[in-house]
Amino acid sequence: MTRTTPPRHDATKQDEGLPYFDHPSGGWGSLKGVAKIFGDVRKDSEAFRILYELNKPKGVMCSSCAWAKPANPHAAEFCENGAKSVLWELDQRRVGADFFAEHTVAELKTWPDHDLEAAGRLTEPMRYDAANDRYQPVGWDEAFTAIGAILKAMDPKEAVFYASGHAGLEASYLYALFARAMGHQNLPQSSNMCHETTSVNLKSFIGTPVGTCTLEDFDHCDAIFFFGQNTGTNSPRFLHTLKAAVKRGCRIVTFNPLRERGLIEFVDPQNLGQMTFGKATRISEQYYQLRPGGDIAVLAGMMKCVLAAEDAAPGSVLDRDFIDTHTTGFAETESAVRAARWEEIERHSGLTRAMIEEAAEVYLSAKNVIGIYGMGMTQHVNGWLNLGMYCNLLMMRGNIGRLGAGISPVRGHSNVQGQRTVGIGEKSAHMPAEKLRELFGIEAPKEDGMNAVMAFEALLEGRVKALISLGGNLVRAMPDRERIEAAYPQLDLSVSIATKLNRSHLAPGKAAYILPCLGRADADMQANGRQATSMEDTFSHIYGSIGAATPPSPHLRSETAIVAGLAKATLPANDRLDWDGWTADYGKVRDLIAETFPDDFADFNARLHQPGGFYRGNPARERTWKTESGKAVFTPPETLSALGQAPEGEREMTLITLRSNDQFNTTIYGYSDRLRGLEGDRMIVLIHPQEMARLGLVEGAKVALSCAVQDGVKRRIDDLRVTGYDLPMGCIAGYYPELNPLVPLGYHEKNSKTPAYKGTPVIVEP
Ligand SMILES: Nc1nc2c(c(=O)[nH]1)N[C@H]1C(S)=C(S)[C@@H](COP(=O)(O)OP(=O)(O)OC[C@H]3O[C@@H](n4cnc5c(=O)[nH]c(N)nc54)[C@H](O)[C@@H]3O)O[C@H]1N2
Ligand SMILES: Nc1nc2c(c(=O)[nH]1)N[C@H]1C(S)=C(S)[C@@H](COP(=O)(O)OP(=O)(O)OC[C@H]3O[C@@H](n4cnc5c(=O)[nH]c(N)nc54)[C@H](O)[C@@H]3O)O[C@H]1N2
Ligand SMILES: [Mo]
Repeated sequence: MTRTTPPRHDATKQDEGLPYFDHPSGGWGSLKGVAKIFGDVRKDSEAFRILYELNKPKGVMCSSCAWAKPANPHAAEFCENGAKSVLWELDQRRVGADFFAEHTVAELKTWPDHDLEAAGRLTEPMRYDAANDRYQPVGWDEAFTAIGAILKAMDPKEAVFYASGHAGLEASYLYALFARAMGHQNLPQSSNMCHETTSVNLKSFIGTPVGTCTLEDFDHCDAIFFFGQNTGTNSPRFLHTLKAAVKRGCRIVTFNPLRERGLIEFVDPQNLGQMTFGKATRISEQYYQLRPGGDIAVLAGMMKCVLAAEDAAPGSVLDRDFIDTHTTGFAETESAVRAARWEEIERHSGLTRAMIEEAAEVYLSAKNVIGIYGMGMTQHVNGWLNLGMYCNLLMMRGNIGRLGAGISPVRGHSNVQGQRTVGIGEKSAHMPAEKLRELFGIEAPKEDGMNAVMAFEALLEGRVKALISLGGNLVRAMPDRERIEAAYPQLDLSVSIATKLNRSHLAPGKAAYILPCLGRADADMQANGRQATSMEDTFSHIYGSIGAATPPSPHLRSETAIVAGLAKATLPANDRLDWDGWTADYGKVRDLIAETFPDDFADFNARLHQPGGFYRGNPARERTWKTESGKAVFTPPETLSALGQAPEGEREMTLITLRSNDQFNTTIYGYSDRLRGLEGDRMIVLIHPQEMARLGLVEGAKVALSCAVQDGVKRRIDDLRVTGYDLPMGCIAGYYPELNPLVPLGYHEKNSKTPAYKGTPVIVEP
């Protein structure tokens, strides 16, 4: 590819005088990151062996992100964060009966999140005893029987079964089956806080709840756009793919309020030459720091440029064939975009028309374009329109359903997508009722259940009596932390299936259990020998994973065994629900998955360890549109801002909540945000130096933030430290989960209820 016009300015360069961090991602820093976590938790030959086998056929599939496991892996097919995640799980420290005897829950509540998990792996089932405010050991059978008795006695609709995107397809399928056999579909999942915007809205635009790309597309694309996805921190192995694409001449353009290092430059830690000479590969050729919530405006501007190019050379720019044959709504969308005014586009995006035109030039120069996105697009009130506009832009030139092109959300948890594929979800459509009848003689509930926001609204109103969590840490991950934490103890039953202790365990219900499970890297021995589990990546490829580490304690059970144990203790006897047989041999569960979802999982067991995974296909990739109209849908922009409430007045600003590269969601490995040059403290507020001066603040000053959404609830955090950072005007940033008490539960994406964690209006008070 060559440039058609010279750049008018260099958007990849930072304005002078702004505090920022100018080292590329990857490189020695990432190796030091791995070395540190080794030192913290474990360094022995077993840990090395597991890392070496990570993401390779018959090895352990990474427990960090959902990036693909390639058919031809690198010698070391893992990144800094994958290593951290796996080593954090292989922790040699232990949390058992002695630990809980020493510490009351009230005392543990004073510990930082990091210290709770750093105490080590949970080793035996525990039950909370309110009389002495401690968790005490309980036998597995006793725990199952007691939990089953409580669940049996309640209206099934008052139970909620949460899943945190991590457990394998086998445990997840049984969990979804258990809920429906019990009589409810209250199956919220971590994706409800994450890519639910994708699941709901992409389905209505192009008929698929997941992305249309596969790894192969990255060998054939001419341009890649990044909207609100932070590759260097959240899916670092993707950087290798990007490096190869750049080498081929692929052009990359990024829109992100922060200058995230991974999307600027990358030193490949597996490339001796790059490591020795510190030579970095430039990733984005253009990088634009738009305002949070400004993506709709940017996309409208780029669409205007495409229309202008078509006006100048009619018949040569738009893919008319595609538009006429495959889509509806183009005419209305075209007129709405033509009507959008550049002044408005500039105001909402914070970018100039010239910048947007320059980005559009890259789009127009490319035959095949991939559109990547992440939480910067989904976690907004108008996230639906972010995705609608992204699809619009791509579809104008037929960039969906063609090799080298497509729309590609980068999913979070390693099996978040797969859990949905095998039935975890609040709707009847997530698990076919006729199959449940045919295979098990079960009548599935007819009404939809609750997703995460609905379940927590119900919890706050006292309508939820039991909450079971298959992984996760909802007290920290959900919005409105304080209200939620206060509501937990009203539950009749809280059960957490977990590897490590976290804050949610410290808000026990009237009956409360922690059921410790094997991690993915642990060897999973059952009656029929060692078991494999399986998961689905962000490109809809499915892989087997075989744990190989010595489990931290002989008392641990697998997630599959725990779900089966709970189900057996709760449900009436049914010959066709073979919980023990399924626990003995997960292959039998995979057969059931294949029978329940034959289009996706035919020959599941035979294909389990296929290198690169097996592809379950995607209709939109084949230009089959499973929408209501049978066509892909253009969406007119009814607004140019993704924000639910734009900041007003002098002290109000839009808050972005961020992840560092030293955390995996609510798991805080350490206090270094190396890729942003921030160290040692997470209770900070990032703000542009000019905004700092305007508000009369100096570096290091203490501020309070309070939420500006008026819904009768006061939300405030004191004692945050201000630090100057290269951000657009009108916004501030800080860390997730520390700032979650500021985000209202009711402030979420319109159609899917994904919390608007990237666009909450807050007031900054000195
Ligand atoms: N190391 C590590 N890896 C992870 C995780 C982790 O916590 N740590 N979490 C995993 C999970 S569950 C998920 S879902 C993914 C999340 O991975 P991402 O989708 O990358 O999510 P975030 O890091 O929350 O935010 C992404 C980017 O959005 C930008 N942004 C904020 N607001 C806007 C906006 O309005 N517009 C645009 N264009 N950009 C915006 C932020 O600056 C940030 O760079 O990562 C997964 N991988
Ligand atoms: N403000 C703000 N809030 C957010 C976000 C944001 O960007 N900003 N992002 C949201 C997103 S994208 C997501 S996905 C959610 C994440 O929300 P969750 O998925 O609920 O949270 P995690 O932090 O991933 O869960 C961590 C816990 O999982 C348990 N665990 C770890 N490994 C295993 C395992 O192998 N098995 C089992 N059973 N348990 C295990 C451990 O006990 C650990 O403490 O948070 C959301 N919250
Ligand atoms: Mo996520």
